[in-house]
Amino acid sequence: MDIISARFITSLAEYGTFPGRGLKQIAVAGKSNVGKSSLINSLCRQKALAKTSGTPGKTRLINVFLLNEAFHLIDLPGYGYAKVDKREKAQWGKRMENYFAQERELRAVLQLVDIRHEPTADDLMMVSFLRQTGIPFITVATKADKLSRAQRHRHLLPISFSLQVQPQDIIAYSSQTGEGRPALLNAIEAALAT
Ligand SMILES: Nc1nc2c(ncn2[C@@H]2O[C@H](COP(=O)(O)OP(=O)(O)O)[C@@H](O)[C@H]2O)c(=O)[nH]1
Ligand SMILES: [Mg+2]
Repeated sequence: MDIISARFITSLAEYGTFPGRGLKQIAVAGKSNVGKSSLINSLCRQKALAKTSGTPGKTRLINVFLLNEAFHLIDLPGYGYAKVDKREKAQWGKRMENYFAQERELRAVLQLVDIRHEPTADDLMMVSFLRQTGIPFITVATKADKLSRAQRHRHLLPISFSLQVQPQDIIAYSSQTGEGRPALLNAIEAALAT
């Protein structure tokens, strides 16, 4: 599979109906600044489809994209941004719960973690939530270009250990070099076939 078309559909503060809803979905989750928007742009080969930012914590909305006129890619609000207060955290939690509770067409979550760091407590919470709810997820280790090949291997082990996924099931991805893009497209294709 390749991505031959991609366009922005809408931004939602609260998840609900939108034009075309009912197609299969793939969602992108991860902490703020992990590279969700960059991954969406590189996957779709568009520079500014999803807004990226050097300042973390900006994407508080659920952004919906239509890919190949066939399925929706959902950019979920990031978590773990240090500067949000309790009220905002609670709001984030409600929005996410509302999304996962409502959406029946979600086929997989792309769970992003930074390849350079061990997963955070928030990452672990997210993964255990996905496991509990039975939502399939694909672990993607972002910013792979920041490490050498040798370093990469060394960093993937603690990530696989902590998230309890097989190291070979983690896709090392770089939005800058396109590394991991074919593997991710294969995984998305397989998820969409379910
Ligand atoms: N070197 C490198 N930087 C990246 C990569 N992906 C994202 N970034 C940078 O990380 C920052 C946050 O990226 P963004 O996509 O906005 O993260 P989001 O908050 O998860 O959507 C930006 O400065 C990006 O340029 C990558 O694969 N390699
Ligand atoms: Mg973003």
